[in-house]
Amino acid sequence: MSTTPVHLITGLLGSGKTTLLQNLLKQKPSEEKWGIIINDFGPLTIDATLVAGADKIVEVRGGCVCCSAQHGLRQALDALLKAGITRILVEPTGVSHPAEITDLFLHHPALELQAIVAVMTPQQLTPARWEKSALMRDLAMLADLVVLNKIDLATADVIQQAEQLLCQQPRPPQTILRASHADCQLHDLLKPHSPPPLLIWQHKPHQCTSFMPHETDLPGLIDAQRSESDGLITLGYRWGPEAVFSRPALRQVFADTAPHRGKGLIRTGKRWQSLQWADNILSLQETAWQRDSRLLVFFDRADAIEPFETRLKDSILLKLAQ
Ligand SMILES: Nc1nc2c(ncn2[C@@H]2O[C@H](COP(=O)(O)OP(=O)(O)OP(=O)(O)O)[C@@H](O)[C@H]2O)c(=O)[nH]1
Ligand SMILES: [Mg+2]
Repeated sequence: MSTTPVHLITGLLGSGKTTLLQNLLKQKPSEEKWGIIINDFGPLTIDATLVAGADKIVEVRGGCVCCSAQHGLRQALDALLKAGITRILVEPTGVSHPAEITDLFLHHPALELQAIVAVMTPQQLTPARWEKSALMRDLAMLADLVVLNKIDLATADVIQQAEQLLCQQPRPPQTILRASHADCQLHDLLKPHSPPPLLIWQHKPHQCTSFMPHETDLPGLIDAQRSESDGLITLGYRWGPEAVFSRPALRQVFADTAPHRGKGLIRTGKRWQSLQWADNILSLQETAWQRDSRLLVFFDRADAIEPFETRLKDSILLKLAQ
């Protein structure tokens, strides 16, 4: 029986997983049919709208593919295999634990797991965060290939320190690739995964709580939902098209309150923008028309939510829908 190669692109929140997918899709050989599985954490579709060029994209929502959305992942894999896809790329959420997903791929008779990729940044790979984050250590231990991304934002010392941390662990990655804007070559990923002889996971796989309604008085909201997992609080907001955001005010909101991570698709004036907040940088890029504005924000402290929402309120105008 022939098998379909599957690539697992792991990494912490905001490290550049979707950027890597976008770059790989530009290199897709014309004779191949690629299927992408994106597991955006939260009730909103964001990453899947940013990925172009795949033959099929399946979005798995309702939690992490490593726990509550495992069934959704199995269904997505089956749908892609039925559709005659010849290569599958999977982006789990930045809070997913990799071991559970790896087991699913290794035991699936129709799949051949390729080199597991962990996209990490030198800014994330500091000794303090390494010590604190069991998820970071597990991602590094399972990865065959670490894409050390965002080196454009790091000094030579910070990059070297990150590489040392990766090499000192019990199972160093076979390859570490320095990258800027995840500018990797497809052939770097075309190797089978080599399972470690024995892995002792330091991390108890989490169970992300399901999203619950979130009380807030932000204007124009369709809904707001909240979930908590591994010390991170995630808020997903959705507004109708009458909500219009001021770009300068939004920049101020994020600069002043600096949440852990944020991403969204929002209406500003007549245009729609893709919003990204990572590494204390806010970027807004024009994007296609959307049905509604969406924002997914991760906080590491509950008391950071109220100041964020208070400022966010001032960035929203309500206009007649156009
Ligand atoms: N300066 C710089 N920015 C980058 C680089 N790679 C990605 N980014 C930006 O970082 C932000 C997050 O990138 P994504 O690719 O969405 O990260 P992700 O890992 O998919 O994020 P989640 O899915 O939310 O975990 C975006 O604004 C990217 O444009 C890089 O090498 N350098
Ligand atoms: Mg992503």
